[in-house]
Amino acid sequence: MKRRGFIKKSSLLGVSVGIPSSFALEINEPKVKLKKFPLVIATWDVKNATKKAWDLLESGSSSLDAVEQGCMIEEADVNNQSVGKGGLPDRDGNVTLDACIMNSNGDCGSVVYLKNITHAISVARKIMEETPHVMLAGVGAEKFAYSLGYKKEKLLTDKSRLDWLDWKKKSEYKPIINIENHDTIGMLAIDKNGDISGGCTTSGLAYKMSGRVGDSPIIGSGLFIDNEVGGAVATGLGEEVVKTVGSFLVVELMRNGYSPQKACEEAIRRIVSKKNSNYKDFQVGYIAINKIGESGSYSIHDGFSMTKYENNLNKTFKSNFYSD
Ligand code: SD4
Repeated sequence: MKRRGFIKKSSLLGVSVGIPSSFALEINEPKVKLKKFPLVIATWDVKNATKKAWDLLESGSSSLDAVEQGCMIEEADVNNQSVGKGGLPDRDGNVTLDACIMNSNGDCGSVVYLKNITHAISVARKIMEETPHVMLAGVGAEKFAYSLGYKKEKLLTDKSRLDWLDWKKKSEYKPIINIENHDTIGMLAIDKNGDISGGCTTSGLAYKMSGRVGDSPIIGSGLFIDNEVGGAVATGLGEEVVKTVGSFLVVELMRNGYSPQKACEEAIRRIVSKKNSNYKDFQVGYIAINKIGESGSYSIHDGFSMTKYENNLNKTFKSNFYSD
């Protein structure tokens, strides 16, 4: 029996399957609560990206096309120094990109430590669609991109190179609390059919160790979609997200009846309540949507925001947070 049918049957029969009946009812009685689709949300103040996604969704495109092309806006923006072209390099001066994408069928593609190609999100999509694999890394991923016709590009801009040279003078590596408005982009969209997809793309932590990979290309950590339940995406210090498999956790909490907001809050609580957590020194933020179009966001510290485009309105909201 298909999962949806099973949930529906179980709720009708009042059978306990570990899913609170209130939630089962919500997803089975959409007329009561269904919001108007489409809908797109993204981490940080990225209105150009959500506008691109919204325009596609409005014209009937899939949520997958919307998140890919929405993320591409930030990848191409050289002023965004944490995504794609213009991203800050690792401590050796190399810009290396991580990205992943996930569709409503639960398929996913991911690219890790990609050099010389701006649109990591598109390479991730091609890995999902055109290879038998989920993840490609480094030289192999780059070779695959060239085989698709991508051209080698210089990702290190003068500004990012000068910032890196400046950093090298002190050369002190420590994670900084990330409160700027422009950052790793994670995007979640619901299309007119009610299908959910998500994408996430980043140049990772500035001045990271060479070879370091964060949460953003790790399915379940940086991003997770379950089309029956919802989706979540993370930003901030990836190591802390990976340790709690954060995005999967948020989606599973929603499966168990949490609202997107409460699920994000609980996932942050898991990080800060760890024994010896030094959460005062780093930032993590989550955004989430559920199947009926509710959304939420939460971070450890002040400064995080979420952009939402729905009902023809493109707005950035300040996120609630755990601690100063
Ligand atoms: C990483 N999570 O590589 C990414 C970076 C990020 O806000 O999201 N910064 O750890």
